[in-house]
Amino acid sequence: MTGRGMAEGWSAFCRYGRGPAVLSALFVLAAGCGGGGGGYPPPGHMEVLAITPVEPLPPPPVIPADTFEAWWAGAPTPSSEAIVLPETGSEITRAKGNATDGEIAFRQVWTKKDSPWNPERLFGVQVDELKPRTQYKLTGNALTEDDSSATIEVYGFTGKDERLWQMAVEWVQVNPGEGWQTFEGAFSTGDLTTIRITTACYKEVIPEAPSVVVWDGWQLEEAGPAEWAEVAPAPDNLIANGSFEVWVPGVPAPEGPFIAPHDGMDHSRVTPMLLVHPEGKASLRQDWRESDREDPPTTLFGVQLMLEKNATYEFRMLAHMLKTGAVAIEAYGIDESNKVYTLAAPLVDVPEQNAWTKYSGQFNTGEYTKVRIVVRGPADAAAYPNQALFDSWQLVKASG
Ligand SMILES: [Ca+2]
Ligand SMILES: [Ca+2]
Repeated sequence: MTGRGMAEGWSAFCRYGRGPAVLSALFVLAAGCGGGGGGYPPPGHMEVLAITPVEPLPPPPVIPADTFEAWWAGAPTPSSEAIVLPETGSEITRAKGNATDGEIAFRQVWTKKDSPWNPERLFGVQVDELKPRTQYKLTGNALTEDDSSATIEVYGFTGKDERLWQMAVEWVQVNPGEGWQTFEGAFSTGDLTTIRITTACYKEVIPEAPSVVVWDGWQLEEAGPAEWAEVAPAPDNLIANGSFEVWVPGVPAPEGPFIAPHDGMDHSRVTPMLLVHPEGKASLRQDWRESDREDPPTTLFGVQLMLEKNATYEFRMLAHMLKTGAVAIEAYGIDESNKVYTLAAPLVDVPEQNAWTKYSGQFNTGEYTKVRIVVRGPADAAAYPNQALFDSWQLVKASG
């Protein structure tokens, strides 16, 4: 935390340290004689004359480096350990004289667009020690030059590999506009307590016409208990939350019947993807580090459901492969002793490097009621690492 940050923290304590809303009441304890004469209550009685509500005080700001004032001329960043410099795409510089809070703002110049696949390489402000399962509000000021624009996102750490991994629940777009504009977004921490607020430019940029945004006055405030998305279930769909809208940050799989890839294998991971989503506000992103081609079906990412015996079901989904190498969806039946039997493999073949496409395939449950539908990565060993996006998983009974 910067010297200024500490000073602000201290004054914040002084300003906000009085606790929650209070009602100040003016009581009169009547004393002496007079038997209630002269408008006063009788002796020994107390009467409320006036109640003045006091507005609840806002919680103190928790973001470090919020106004970027502690940025000395010649230094590469504001004087804070919380700043993470961009590795590609953009550079940040100190901007003096045109700020909304104090004198110093920071100017970010993109000569190349950023990749949404590497949030670790974006400019960021890291914030530690947030409360889990709590809603936070992020506000700030942005000044766009020409038709520049930027995207603000919030990522979290799960702790594993020190990678930015789980995305929080909202992102904010700053569009070209006149003068300083304010931005605002909210997110829930889920099970995470360390987050990074990042800035990115995802639209095409040419070096001769860079995208420029000046930032100042960032503020992160606690805004109450966590709020989650509510999504109406698709009719007849047996996969709850099949659109991947509800996903507590820090939890390895979306809400519903989903099972994360087995940790012991560590061949792939799944995370929510908020920037690219054909249905609702989120899709599911799967990243393969290594091939899972030989892995047992029960260690792969997928859903597990209880279905009817000897019935035919149709699985439907939207998928988008981002690299070379095709993935397969497979269906398995699981018996009472947890032995796994192939119902359909592949159930669906997803070709490599496609756009968002609808796929479907049917399988019969035979003698099984416990069914697992899983995703298996590309067969070609040279296709790793790899990435795919999924949305709108549906399972409906076709016949039987
Ligand atoms: Ca400032
Ligand atoms: Ca969705």
